[in-house]
Amino acid sequence: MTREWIQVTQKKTRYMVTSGFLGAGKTTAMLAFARSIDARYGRAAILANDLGAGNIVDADFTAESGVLTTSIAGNCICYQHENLIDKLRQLVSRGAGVIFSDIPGCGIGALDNVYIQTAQKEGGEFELMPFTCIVDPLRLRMLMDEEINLPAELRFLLDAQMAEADLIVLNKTDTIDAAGREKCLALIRTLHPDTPVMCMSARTLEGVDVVVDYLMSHTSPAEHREIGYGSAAFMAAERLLSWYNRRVWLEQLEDRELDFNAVLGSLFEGVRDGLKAAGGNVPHLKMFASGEGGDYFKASLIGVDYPVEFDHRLSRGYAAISVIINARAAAGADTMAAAVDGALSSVEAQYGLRSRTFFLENFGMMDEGRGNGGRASRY
Ligand SMILES: Nc1nc2c(ncn2[C@@H]2O[C@H](COP(=O)(O)OP(=O)(O)OP(=O)(O)O)[C@@H](O)[C@H]2O)c(=O)[nH]1
Ligand SMILES: [Mg+2]
Repeated sequence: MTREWIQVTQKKTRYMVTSGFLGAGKTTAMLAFARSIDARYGRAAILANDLGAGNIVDADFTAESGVLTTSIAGNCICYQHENLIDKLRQLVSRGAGVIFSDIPGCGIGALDNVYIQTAQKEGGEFELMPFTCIVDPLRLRMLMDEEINLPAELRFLLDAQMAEADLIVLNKTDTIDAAGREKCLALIRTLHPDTPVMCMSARTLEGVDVVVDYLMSHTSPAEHREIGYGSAAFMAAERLLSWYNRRVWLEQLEDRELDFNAVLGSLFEGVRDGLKAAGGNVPHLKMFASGEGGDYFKASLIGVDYPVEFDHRLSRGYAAISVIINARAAAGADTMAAAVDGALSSVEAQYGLRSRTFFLENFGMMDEGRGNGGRASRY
């Protein structure tokens, strides 16, 4: 299929929700999908969504990518239909023909709250692509009864995310061998025998074009599925998660240029140590820092037992830098905050830094009164 084909036959904007577990690779996958579409079909865009009010790593990271992007902060797109549609239309007016968005938090509920509502209320303005769940092989081990140091309650979310999807994409295939891939596929097919499954690596891009061709040639039936949204099991999982977003300015006291890749690496290790000592875990801890002229740092930790993944390193030293720290933790909000505070103090002492915090929010997923329904991010 070519760009011409799209121009001739595509009348509606195609829109897709990308779901999946914390750290499964939703943002990386959306970037890979968008680039594949930009290269082979037409203009794609990403709408990054998060529960926090601001200072979201994924929003800054996607904005840095060169792909057309915008964001909705403050709450899940499930609870702000009009705002979502406004944002989609804004992207269309900027040239987008295909739009991807993710859902934050527990990662379920968008089939009813986004797809079915959009189909019912928007008069067919958008063509809904297959509702796609991104799955990390590492997390699937939870459903193989292997111990991966996350609370058992979170298994419900992983399975419900797959149950809600029209398409399941086993991501990170670069991290497993052929036998591991077959084991994962066999499990997914046993649990969800009627759902198509595809494989790819959003990092190496293996399989991405094939998934994109599927997404561009199929649509979602947008029909309700019973997945236990709002059930006791859902609440039990949600209760265990907390969110932490902070923007901090790190300044070397003698104005000496530092390798902030090393500084932020130490910060990750300090948080890991603090959480381990407190018996908590963090399904996704991410940090982003912008340097000059497009230079940036981005890294992720998808659990205290794994190495830090440095997705992008700064190319030079700086005497000061502004860092965004986001954590989606399987720990109490206070425990998570204490781990970051402790790690920051250690890093300040180790590198001769002073830190100033310009933004901080920290809440349990079940905490009342934390959001404004996304109103502030409407335009
Ligand atoms: N090896 C490998 N790593 C990947 C792949 N896709 C994503 N990652 C890495 O996994 C980590 C998490 O990826 P994200 O795309 O941020 O995951 P996410 O699902 O958007 O995370 P949240 O939005 O926090 O839930 C990052 O370090 C990515 O670089 C992949 O295909 N292979
Ligand atoms: Mg993301």
